[in-house]
Amino acid sequence: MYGYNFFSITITDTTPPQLTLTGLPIIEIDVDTIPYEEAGATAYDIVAGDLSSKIQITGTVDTSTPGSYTIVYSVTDDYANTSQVIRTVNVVTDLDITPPVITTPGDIVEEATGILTAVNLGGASANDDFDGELVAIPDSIGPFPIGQSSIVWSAVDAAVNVFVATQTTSIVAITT
Ligand SMILES: [Ca+2]
Repeated sequence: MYGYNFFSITITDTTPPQLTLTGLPIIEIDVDTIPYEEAGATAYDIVAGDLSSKIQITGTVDTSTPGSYTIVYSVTDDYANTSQVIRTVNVVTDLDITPPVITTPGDIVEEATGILTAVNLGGASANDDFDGELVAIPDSIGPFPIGQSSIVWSAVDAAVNVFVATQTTSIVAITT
């Protein structure tokens, strides 16, 4: 007698999918400036695998109206286990999105005093629309070799908007 035995295995999945936001859970958008772009989320289930395409996203953001908006992400596996996460989008009117403005000292031309020449770069001023006067920092203070060197000044405001400006020094060999 030949025959086959069939075994039936029943899987009962009681673990909800792991739902992970792509991007930050709280976003600030300056009113009427930046469109809200849905960064989405990913979902992984230990039985069903990747369920990212099954994620339901509800909620809208009106970027022309200040306020706090909630986007809800939810996903359900084949065994009715549901996961949900939310993203908060704050549309604000007082977001600092403008980097400071740096005024660098003028470009410098000096005669060489040796292989390297010390140069007084002067000071750069940085002014920010939100934070007022800020410090501008040069990436190099010399001394400089003969030829042209670029000094990059940078300043950053409290909202981490960075501005850089370049000053040039030219060290010229003394002609005798
Ligand atoms: Ca600023």
